[in-house]
Amino acid sequence: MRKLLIFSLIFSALTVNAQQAITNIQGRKTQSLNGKWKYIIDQYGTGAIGFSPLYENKKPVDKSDRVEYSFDQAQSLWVPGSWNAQKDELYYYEGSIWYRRMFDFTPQLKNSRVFIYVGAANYKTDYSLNGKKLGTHEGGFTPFSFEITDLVKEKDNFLIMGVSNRREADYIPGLVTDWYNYGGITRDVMIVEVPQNYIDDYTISLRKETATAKEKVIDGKVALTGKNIPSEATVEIPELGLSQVVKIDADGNGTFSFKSKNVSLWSPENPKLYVLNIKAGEDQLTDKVGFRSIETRGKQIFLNGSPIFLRGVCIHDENPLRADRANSVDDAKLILGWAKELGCNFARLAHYPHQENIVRLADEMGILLWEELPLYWGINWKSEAVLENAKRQYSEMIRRDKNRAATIIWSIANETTPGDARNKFLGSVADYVRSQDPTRLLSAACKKDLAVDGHPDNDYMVSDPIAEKLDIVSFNEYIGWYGGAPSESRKKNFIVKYDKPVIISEFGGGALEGFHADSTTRWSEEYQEYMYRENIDMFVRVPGLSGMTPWVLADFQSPLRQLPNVQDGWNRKGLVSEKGRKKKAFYVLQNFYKQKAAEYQAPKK
Ligand code: GCB
Repeated sequence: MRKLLIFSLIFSALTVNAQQAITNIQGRKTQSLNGKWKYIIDQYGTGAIGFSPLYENKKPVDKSDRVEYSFDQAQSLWVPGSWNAQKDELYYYEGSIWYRRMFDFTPQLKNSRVFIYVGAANYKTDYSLNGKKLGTHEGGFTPFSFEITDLVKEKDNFLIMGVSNRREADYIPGLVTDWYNYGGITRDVMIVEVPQNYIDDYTISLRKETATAKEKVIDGKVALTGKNIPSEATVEIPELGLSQVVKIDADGNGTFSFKSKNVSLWSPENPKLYVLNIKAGEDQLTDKVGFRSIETRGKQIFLNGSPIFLRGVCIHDENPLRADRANSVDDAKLILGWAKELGCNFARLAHYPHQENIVRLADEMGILLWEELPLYWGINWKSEAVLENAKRQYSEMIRRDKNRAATIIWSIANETTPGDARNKFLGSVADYVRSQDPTRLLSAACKKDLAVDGHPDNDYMVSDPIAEKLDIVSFNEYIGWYGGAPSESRKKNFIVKYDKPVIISEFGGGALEGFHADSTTRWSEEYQEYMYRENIDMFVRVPGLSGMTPWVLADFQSPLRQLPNVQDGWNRKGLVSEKGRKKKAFYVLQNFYKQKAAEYQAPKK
């Protein structure tokens, strides 16, 4: 027994982290594995080792055989979906659950390579096929893949995934967050087939210097992988009449550039997407991409060469009506529909990578996006392993979303306190993200300080040293909710140390939808409404104000929020309730955004 345990421990230490997800999953031939999966609770987290290695899917060979579990007789959970939302007894569960999915497989392509694609599983996943352990993935919000070509059979395959949503100090996020720790396989799972040599990755974007020129330049890269990589790939944008044969080097990489006088630039007013085809050997992929530029000059943000004000709102990746993680196009439509009604041209996808459906829908609807990783509150800044984990999760998010015109900002952190270890860690993340994607802007939701050195008492200073490395200075500010009355806002001024544009990345306060009182009564819609008015009046005085994303679009579940009859497990700072009803403050923001939209002309095409 001890020997077995030691062997298992060595074995599990040898398993590698999952590989990067197959790119553009929506453009691939896939077979869905969504649906009912059998599950076994593994509260002590021993399913990969010890006397019940659940990934083996054992069954007694005869009547005297001892096997102390059975997937066959177990209950089912629906994938995608958190376990918390599906079973009352799992609502508060934090630990491991082992999922099993049986499937038959008929290849659709000749001589293909076969992968499993997982949209996301929170937080750590051990995966195996037909009893063979294949690896582990860490990170609850980014996709991953693993190859099963040599293991998959025509009949009776068993895919087993042990998912743990245990919280640990060395994870990203750390131990405490103000959102619900939904566990399980929260996004789609699919089988993907690709040819032996296939398109592993590609990047395409408008060269920003040409945004205002008659003739635009579109630059791109293609990366192929396999044992016999073709020496050429073809890239086409049929609607623009563009086609190019790209030379591929021995490592599988090639670059291309197109010139065109006919490009209609992507913007919130004109979310124009073009079909993109890439072919290489037996592989071919189709995507829909938009072309736009984004840059800053002094204290302003420019989209396609014109100044823009980002009329935004913060969003959690949750459908409040179902009280679960969002995981479908319908969920994305509900959420972005509210944002559009509010008058938004921008949304902050807080505080972790959201489902890909919402990013793609934003591309179609013309909503600009800020995306971020859960480098939030208590992160272990001193650990090299945590830094590596952050970079890996970042690379997974960038790989998935880098061809979306909607995404304009990568944010590297939320409300973290400056200090040597933190500054070094985030500095390294900022350099890394920029090296992976030099075309987008960097920001972080920082905190303000009281201004000292001769400034009046009512002045605040935004001087977080990490902002040196960022393009946009953003900060969260809750005057009127966490400090002072809403009317305090009138006295406050902000001094921003940097000559950069500013986004107010959060402000807001709670209201119980349907509770009406005067504007000094906490939790009333009137309090929240008044606070929005006062806060907006204060923030328009911030030098360089280029956008805002109030906290938050809709009420969301959080274990930190337990005030009976008011919160009942929900953070009530939503402008829309968990029933989908709008609160009074919704209309204050909507009016402000109407004014802002009128002030700023539509960016030039
Ligand atoms: C914050 C956090 C956000 C919280 C919010 C609140 O500063 O960034 O995650 O939910 O405040 O409601 O207090």
